[in-house]
Amino acid sequence: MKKQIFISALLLLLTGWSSIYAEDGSRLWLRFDNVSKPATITGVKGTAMTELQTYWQGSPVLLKRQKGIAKDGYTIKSQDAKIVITASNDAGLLYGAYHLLRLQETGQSCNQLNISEQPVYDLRILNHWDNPNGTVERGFAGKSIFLNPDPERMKIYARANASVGINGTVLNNVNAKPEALSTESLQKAKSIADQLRPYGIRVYLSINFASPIKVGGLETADPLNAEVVKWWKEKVNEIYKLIPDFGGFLVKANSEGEPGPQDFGRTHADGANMLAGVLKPHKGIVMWRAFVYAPQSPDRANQAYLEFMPLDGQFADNVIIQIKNGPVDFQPREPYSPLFTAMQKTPMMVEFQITQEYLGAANHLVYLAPMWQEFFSFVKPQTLKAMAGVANIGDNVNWCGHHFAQANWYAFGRLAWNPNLTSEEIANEWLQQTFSLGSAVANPSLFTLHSSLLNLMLRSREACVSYMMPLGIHHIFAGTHHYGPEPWYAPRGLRADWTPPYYHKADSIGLGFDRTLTGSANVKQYPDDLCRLYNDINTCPENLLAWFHHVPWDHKMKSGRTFWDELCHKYDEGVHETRRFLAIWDAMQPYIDAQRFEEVQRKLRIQARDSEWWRDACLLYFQTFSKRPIPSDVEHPVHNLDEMMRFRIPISMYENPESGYNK
Ligand code: GCV
Repeated sequence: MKKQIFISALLLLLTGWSSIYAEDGSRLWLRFDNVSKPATITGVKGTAMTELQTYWQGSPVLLKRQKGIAKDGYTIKSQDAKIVITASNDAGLLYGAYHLLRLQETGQSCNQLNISEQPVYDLRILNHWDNPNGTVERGFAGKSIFLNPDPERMKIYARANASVGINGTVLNNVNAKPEALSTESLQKAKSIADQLRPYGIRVYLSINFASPIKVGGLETADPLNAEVVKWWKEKVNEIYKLIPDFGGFLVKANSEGEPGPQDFGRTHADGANMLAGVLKPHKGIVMWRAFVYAPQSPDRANQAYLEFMPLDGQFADNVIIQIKNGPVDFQPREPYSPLFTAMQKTPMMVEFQITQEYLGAANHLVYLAPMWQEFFSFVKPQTLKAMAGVANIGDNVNWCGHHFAQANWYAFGRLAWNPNLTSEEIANEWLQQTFSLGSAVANPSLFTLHSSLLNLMLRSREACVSYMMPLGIHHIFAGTHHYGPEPWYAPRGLRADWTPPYYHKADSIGLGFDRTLTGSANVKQYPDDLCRLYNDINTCPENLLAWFHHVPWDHKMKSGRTFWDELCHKYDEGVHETRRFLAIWDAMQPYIDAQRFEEVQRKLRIQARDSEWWRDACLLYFQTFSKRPIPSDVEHPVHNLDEMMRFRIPISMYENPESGYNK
């Protein structure tokens, strides 16, 4: 009997049923309960002190300012009976306070502390693709949180960001509407900035390069025109009057139809430097995106390099070139963008996509830290100035549409602080805090379950690559929504680089894009050793094979299988992984609160069904070119190609996560 009571008590503790909060994910990983008797917190007053007074359950803390510690860095030291957090600025103290709370929530000892931390990047920035009408481009978690900013939600947003070290946020879509700079919008930005400032977060805006025409009524937006420069100066002055610590501008120019300096015969450098000049007296910066590609380009992957390399060294010192991690567009797997190793004289920052535009939206559980770490295995963190992440945040109760998508927001922040953290460390921290498993890991049976959940997260990205586009295949998504497979999508008249056949090039010989020296020569944009490695079909890593080669169907793979057979196995393996994920989650049922358990379970079922959809659609379609049988030891498609080609997924299935595939 006693044992039963103990187990029930443990379960209550673990599942948070005793908590006064609904388990709807709205508290993110910040699940600390208010303390009934605040610990003694002395020293520097501010947000750090308030957070500790509200949530810290341990011994007295002294918050101390001290010069000489790196900006935003901190030390945490046990001294006699108290803990001393030291930093050179308020943000550092706040990050130190959150570090302490993280130790508390993950059940770690807070005795004998001797911690010293400093961020690798000064700028750790979220990019919201939010529109003035409240829609979010590629957002799968409802409307913009900035449409009618609710102060309570803003506070959770600010705390969540600060708890992982995020210190900047771009409030609006890079496809920027000119009205982003209207006086009304700026007033709104000011109000948001005021709410975020106590948490060390600065706001930035995306701008439309044609604003002088569209907002200012000028005849041109030529960056070398004196009237245009004057207009920007006045606009920037207006912004800084409202937001004295405004961060600066993010610019998408001459890309996908957005206006830019090339419309006036000027270069990216001319455009970026003009804006940098007007921001400079205010200490503002320009983040200028390198996401450019032209319809006539024979290889889109070559384009950014071709446009930006000739400008290397020509940018002002408060310009940072913001480059997507891969050369095409946030695919489940891409090689790194060669600009990162080629540009030597220009500050660069990486743009990751936290929102899962190409990774199953808010329906698929895909933990992205391993993908971002893969990038850092090629690009040395110290060669970059900053890190940006396209946010996956909306006004859904659980913020991100999928409870596990919160882990990607969390991981982005942690990696922007320290790109050398492992995916496992980060997932472990997040799981323990989010599902209150802090003390559970000490319990052997729960420890096993926790480990399998952790393992699920770590395998999830590779699983997604397998069931969507293994072996280097890429961009075979449905035309507009990018949710499901449509490798055949090629409406007459649509620009070729917006259709999957441009990328997969399937024919009777094989599959994949020839980017070798005799193909588009994209390999040449990489350093010599990588160029050689990628250029040779026998040395090219198999997970990028069809990225760099048009691979013959009978090409011998390391496994001894032909490329076609390997492709079939990979797709099938992806499907089996999603089923295993479901089984792992099902075993967690006794230990997870009912609401979150059921919501995640429903999504995992969608993911398992979608993975079959991907496998069947892709294998049946590619089979029309390979003319080879699907191997007997691979589960055969449960659908047929006609069915797959006719299938249209209702928008509600991926855009509004509240209405799942099963409903
Ligand atoms: C914001 C891709 C996306 C677009 C996005 C663009 C970009 O093309 O599909 O929605 O636009 O990238 O990053 O600018």
